[in-house]
Amino acid sequence: MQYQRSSKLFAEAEKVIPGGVNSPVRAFKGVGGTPIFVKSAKGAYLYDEDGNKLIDYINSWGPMILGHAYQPVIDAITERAKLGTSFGMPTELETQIAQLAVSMVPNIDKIRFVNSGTEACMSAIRLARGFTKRDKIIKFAGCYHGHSDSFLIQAGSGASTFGTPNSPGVTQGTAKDTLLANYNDLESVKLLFEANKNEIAAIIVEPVAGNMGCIPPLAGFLEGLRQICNDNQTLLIFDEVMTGFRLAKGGVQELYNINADIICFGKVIGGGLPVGAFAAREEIMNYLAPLGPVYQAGTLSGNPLAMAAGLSMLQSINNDLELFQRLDEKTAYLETGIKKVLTQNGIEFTINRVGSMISIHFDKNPVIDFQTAKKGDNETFKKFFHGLLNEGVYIAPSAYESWFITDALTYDDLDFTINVIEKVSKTF
Ligand code: HOZ
Repeated sequence: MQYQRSSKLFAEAEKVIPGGVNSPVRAFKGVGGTPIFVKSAKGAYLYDEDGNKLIDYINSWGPMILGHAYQPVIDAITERAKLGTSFGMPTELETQIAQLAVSMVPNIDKIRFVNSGTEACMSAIRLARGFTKRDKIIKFAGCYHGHSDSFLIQAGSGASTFGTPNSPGVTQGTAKDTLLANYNDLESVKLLFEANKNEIAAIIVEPVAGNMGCIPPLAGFLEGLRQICNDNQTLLIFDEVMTGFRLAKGGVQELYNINADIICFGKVIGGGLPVGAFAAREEIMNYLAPLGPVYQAGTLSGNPLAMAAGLSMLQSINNDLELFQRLDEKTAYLETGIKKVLTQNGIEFTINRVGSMISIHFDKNPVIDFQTAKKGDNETFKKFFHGLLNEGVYIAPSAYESWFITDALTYDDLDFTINVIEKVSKTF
């Protein structure tokens, strides 16, 4: 495939945008080469500026669970835009999407809408700190909760791709209140509680990790966190920015039957527009301004276009009783096919999958945390990425990202992808 126009557009972008991109992982630094510039997308496919068609396994990093340019969402945005695009005043739409979200997700009474997953997680820990009157939080190495200061400590996603899991610019004062534990390791959490008695406001966790590749929680891990939080009057925050409305209607709380205290959302909840949200039971949410003392605000929060897109997306998901089963079956089919061809070609690998989140790690040992995720062979990943791209299959340009499967994929698309992987893996 030719990518001349994309390369030219990237060179122009680099002159006026740092690194040519508005979010670092897109720059292809983790895999080399220059990023693909998208012209349009429909269903499971991207169409780039050079006229190439690509099967998309990123789907805007998660939101396009029903496919690109999904007609009900496009119609909702179009109709709503005719009525005005931003008021900074309440609209009925905000209540409608809040009612629907609260009815779909277990264990929440109220939800507040913001503009991104970063904002949701940032606001959630402020709320947790205000509610508990404690300062410290625990996060897990390799988990990524957006780019606000408290979280850029051993962070996954782009921070790991670029080898800067601890970002300059985060002050020591902020960093000292973020305690670091190991994913799937309850002992590391217990030690932090022993050393910081009555000081920990919250544990924040990706209940299925997606920013060091996909890493499922080991049996008992989430239950153990719940118990530790109960024992210490600490709040458990599930960052469901990736998993919310993707792994089940009610997200990981429903999938594993565990209640968190605060849930953060992004991606699917916005139907492809910039939306984040955080939710909890009433007692906690009433701590937010204007009812309570914890301040949080935003001119574009609850924006009518974003709410219309999100509402339409959640309605479609809520009304489709077989969606999550179909997604699981399609992703399992892909997993089985990939395992078969990589094994035949003598490649050492591990595949992790939960529902429609999946990732391939080029290491034969189990990948259960940040340490084991870092052992993957990045040179093989680079060959894999470019081999697939050359054949019209687009995966995340970093070994630290999950793939997000869309319902728009057909079994022909999956067979095509498996055949491409067979061909490409012969050349390693
Ligand atoms: N932080 C996102 C992946 N975990 C990347 C977002 C983007 O580059 O658009």
